[in-house]
Amino acid sequence: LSFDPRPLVDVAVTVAKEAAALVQRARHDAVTAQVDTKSTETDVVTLADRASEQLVRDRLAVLRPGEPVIGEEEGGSAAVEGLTWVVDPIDGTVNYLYGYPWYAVSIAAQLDGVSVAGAVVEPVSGRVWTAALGHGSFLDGNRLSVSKATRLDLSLIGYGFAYRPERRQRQATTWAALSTRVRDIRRAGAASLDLCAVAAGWLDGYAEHALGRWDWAAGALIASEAGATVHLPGTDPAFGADATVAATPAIATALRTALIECGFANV
Ligand code: LIP
Repeated sequence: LSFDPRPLVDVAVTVAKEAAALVQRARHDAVTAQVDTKSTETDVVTLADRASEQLVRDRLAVLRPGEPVIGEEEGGSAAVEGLTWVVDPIDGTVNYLYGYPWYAVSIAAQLDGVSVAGAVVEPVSGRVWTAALGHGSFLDGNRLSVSKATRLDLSLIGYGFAYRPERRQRQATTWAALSTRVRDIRRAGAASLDLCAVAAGWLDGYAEHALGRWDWAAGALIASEAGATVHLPGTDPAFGADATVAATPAIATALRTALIECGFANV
């Protein structure tokens, strides 16, 4: 990089903390009411998703005028040239709706579609996950590094499901096959945080299809800066067209082989 991306992390943290505070207030004010559905009846959007995205857009317009913003609720998902902000105003909306605390505000800065800075802020715990390209990743200021796992059969793997039933059925087939080859599998419900969990060694690996750019933009950088081997959607045809996979390096090849043998590429 021809510039230091760390000031972009500071912007992302500032704005994500403000959005996280709004998101948490909204739960107490009971304005979490579901306002709409997206791909299916179970894929929800709440008033808080929309208010959070509006806050992020307004604040970025002041702090970083003129820079485009891609957000989950207001659209745009393709990579944009130049510096672009990629925002998930609530990642883990279903968890949020239920008060299951694994949800977050995710903000990343991408240069020509590549993440250079990111922040993931958890409203419930207040945890702040950050990374800048080439400068490592941090949880509340403490440097992160991936787990020391070396055996896939003793690894804890994060996973996710799309909302559409047909695709979910195929993903569940892979899940069932994989479950006999690893220690256990977690489906915690927020992709950005699942990637952060790989960064912290809370998971040894993670795999999911069909994420939006906003789901992985910050978390994938946080995982890779902590030492994870990360495959972004479209980068490994053996995983299928739209898979995101992250793993501690010593198990990455074994996880890849197992996923392929379990039919992951065809889901
Ligand atoms: C959700 C995730 C979840 C994933 C869903 C969805 P949202 O994000 O992070 O883990 O499996 O497909 O994308 O919609 O709550 O921001």
